[in-house]
Amino acid sequence: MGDSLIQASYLAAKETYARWGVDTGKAMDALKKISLSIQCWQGDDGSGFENPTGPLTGGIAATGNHPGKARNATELRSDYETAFSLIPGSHRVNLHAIYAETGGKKVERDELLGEHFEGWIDWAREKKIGIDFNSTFYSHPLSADGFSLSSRDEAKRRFWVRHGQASRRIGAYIGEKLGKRVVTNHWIPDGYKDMSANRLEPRTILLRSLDEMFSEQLNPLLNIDAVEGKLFGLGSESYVVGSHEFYLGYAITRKKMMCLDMGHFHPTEMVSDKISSVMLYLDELLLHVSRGVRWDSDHVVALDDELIALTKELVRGNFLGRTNIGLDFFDASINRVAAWVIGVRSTLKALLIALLEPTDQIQKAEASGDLTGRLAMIEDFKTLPFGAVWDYYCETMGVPSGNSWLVSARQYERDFLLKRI
Ligand code: RNT
Ligand code: ZN
Repeated sequence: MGDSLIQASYLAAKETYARWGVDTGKAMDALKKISLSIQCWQGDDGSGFENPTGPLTGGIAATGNHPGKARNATELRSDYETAFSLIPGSHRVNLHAIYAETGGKKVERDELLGEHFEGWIDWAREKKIGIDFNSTFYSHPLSADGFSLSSRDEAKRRFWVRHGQASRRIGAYIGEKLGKRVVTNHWIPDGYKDMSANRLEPRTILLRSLDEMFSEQLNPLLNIDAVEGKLFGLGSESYVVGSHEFYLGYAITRKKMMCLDMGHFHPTEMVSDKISSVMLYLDELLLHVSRGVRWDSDHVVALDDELIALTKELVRGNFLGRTNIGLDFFDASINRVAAWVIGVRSTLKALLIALLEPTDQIQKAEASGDLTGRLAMIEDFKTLPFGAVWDYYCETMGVPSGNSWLVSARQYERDFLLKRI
């Protein structure tokens, strides 16, 4: 608690919020309990360890060639540790199946086992953090034609069903080893670049494949599954098999978790508005907090209007306890560790802003028909001094406040990242 300016600013902010009936201490306590799932693929541009120099396929792309990308699990974990040291709170690691450590042996994706993630599990146990998991249906010869679970080729389809089954078991294995539930998310790249002549058949196949994939009952306290839809991808501009409607129907009828990615809708369509509908029908939600710029570009998350609208929705609707918040961005054009730190800190700031909102009063105004008061309060609350609370929070959590984390990120870059050639 070294910085007296931070102290003084915090005390003034605390008083300001108290006048609105908001307890800053309570807000910080609530923030402390939120554990974000931090995506491993920001650290290495989504390459994974299976074929690290191969192209990223499946309609997603990391652009940029900033030096220092992690080349193996040891480097990726070291980068994670640096990022974690600059982020307040205790967060989770989000892995993809292609981040298995197979000791140089080729293991096909349908043969992956929990033991191939032992390195991650040991590390997570030591750091006391949780892990989440993802099946990987892209960057593979058997989905090079743009189809995996919805393939009309039965051998390929079966391969991918087995991969999904293997991924779920890995999730449960990790969950058991760590004593912390794993959320295993499934996203497939399937679709067509150009006009499709049969939009129904691939969806019918996907439905069957998913049912096969999920037929094995796993302990929901160890592994729970989510499905992620999408509007379009690079090379699947005209038709995506796993669309939002497809998966919403699937999640509701099969009781799966729905994953909403902020980059997966029309640019004017907001995920923040979808949450309250989805929550009426599903127990839990998975979010992929991302930032699309003109397309599903997966830019580093920034503290923008939509991010704040999203976190406010979670707080206003009392959905935090039923929401799993994952991040999904990968920028290869800047320091990758700094990208993590910026994106995660922005997400936490947005959560803090939401937790500090005098929501009761706005909701009361709305319920009583005082729409003038509602708008006035929404606008006035935007300039409440949340930054002073954020800095104080960072200090009490033992991580740099303000912009001072950047010094450490740059030092790490000089000492380690730039030496990776
Ligand atoms: C792709 C999806 C998916 C991936 C990750 C790597 O559009 O958003 O979540 O980004 O699985
Ligand atoms: Zn996503």
